[in-house]
Amino acid sequence: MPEKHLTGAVPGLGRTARKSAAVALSLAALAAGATTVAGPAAARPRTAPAAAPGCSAAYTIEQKLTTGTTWRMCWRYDSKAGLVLQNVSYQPKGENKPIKVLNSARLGQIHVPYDDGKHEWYDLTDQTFAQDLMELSPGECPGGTIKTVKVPDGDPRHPNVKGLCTTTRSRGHAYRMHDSLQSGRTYQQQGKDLLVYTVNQVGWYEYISEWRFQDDGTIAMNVGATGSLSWEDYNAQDGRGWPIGKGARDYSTSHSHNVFWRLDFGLDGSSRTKVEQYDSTVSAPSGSQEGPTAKTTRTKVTKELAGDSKAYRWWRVVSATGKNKDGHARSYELVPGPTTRYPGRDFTRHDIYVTEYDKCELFAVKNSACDTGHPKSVDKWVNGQNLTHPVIWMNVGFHHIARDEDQQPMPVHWQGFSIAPRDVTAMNPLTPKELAWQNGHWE
Ligand SMILES: [Cu+2]
Repeated sequence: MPEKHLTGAVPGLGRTARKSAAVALSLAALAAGATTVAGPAAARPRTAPAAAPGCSAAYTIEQKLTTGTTWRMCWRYDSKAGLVLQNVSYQPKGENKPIKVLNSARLGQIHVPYDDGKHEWYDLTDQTFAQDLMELSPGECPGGTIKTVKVPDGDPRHPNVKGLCTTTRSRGHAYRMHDSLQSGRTYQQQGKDLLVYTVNQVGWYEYISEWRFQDDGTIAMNVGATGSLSWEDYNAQDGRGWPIGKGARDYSTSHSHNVFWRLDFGLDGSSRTKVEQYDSTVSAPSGSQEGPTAKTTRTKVTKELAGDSKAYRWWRVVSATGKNKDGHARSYELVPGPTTRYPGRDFTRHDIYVTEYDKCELFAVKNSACDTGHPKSVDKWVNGQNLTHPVIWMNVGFHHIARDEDQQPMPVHWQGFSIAPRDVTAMNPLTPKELAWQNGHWE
């Protein structure tokens, strides 16, 4: 995103100056051949949760929701990706131990090309997304805890930022059922979520990176763009913008936000997950058939994939080892969100990429951790390798044509997707005990 000028700065120098400083500060990290990580600066508080596997208590997020579901994970803060969640596990009330879901979950890039072809930003890797972690006030983490993050390569005067919120929220009905057959009772439950988020500033924009862990096992990841429109780009005179001030003078240049997420599944503790694609074909009635029919087919994704969402298509990641109490293989379904696929670059041409794990492949594009000969972007990593440890890359695009309401401040615009449990538990993980026998053909 375009750089926000510091007060009194010379227009046009802001971005350059700040970017150069960031590059200098990053050199040590790059020389070490790895992105640096850091965690909380504060000493372990007395009330710290027990440590999750793989991290100390200070790096642990553990939340038992009032509906009985516990989420556990480790967190760290990467010098480019910002918040990284690791070793994420889910334990609904009926399970006696945590069920591991993800080895790691992180942003994989935010690519922002402008419609006039004059700007193309890579906000995670080329801007100071991670360094510009915003301090949160208690009011924007209602009922929650704001953790202190030691920001790698950050402003040495303010290395510690109170910038990681963990809190809980109600999401409305988890279910509702009126049992007219037997008890006459109405069963209903209000769903509860754990939310984990940071706000990172990039130029005029602020991105809210939100991870939502629901009590029903769903994980939703979304990026919300807010802050301000870039006023340096109120200059579209070529029909590639929208007038946002009085009359028709200030045209804000249209642009896209293409956000990538990288998910490394570790279902039931194993990285050797299987990926499946399902497609259904619906046919009009023929012959003696009374109604239209639908046929669903499964395709095993055994080699790396560049895939596209479409109606009647979905994917799931299946556990290699774990089964639920009904004997069904545990899996997580990938649930795409609304997207505008950007055809301008090879790496944005597909909605999903499934690549064989390679520890240097951390950003969908502008990935500096690999050797120089390594292919440069996620689309090129899809080259026919067999999948033994699949990594999921989701690409969600938004074409931002500004509107008058975008100032001021700009209302949050969300983009993202979710992953939902499919056969992780044998029944609804929130089933009340009175209904626990109603599994299968129970009548
Ligand atoms: Cu925008």
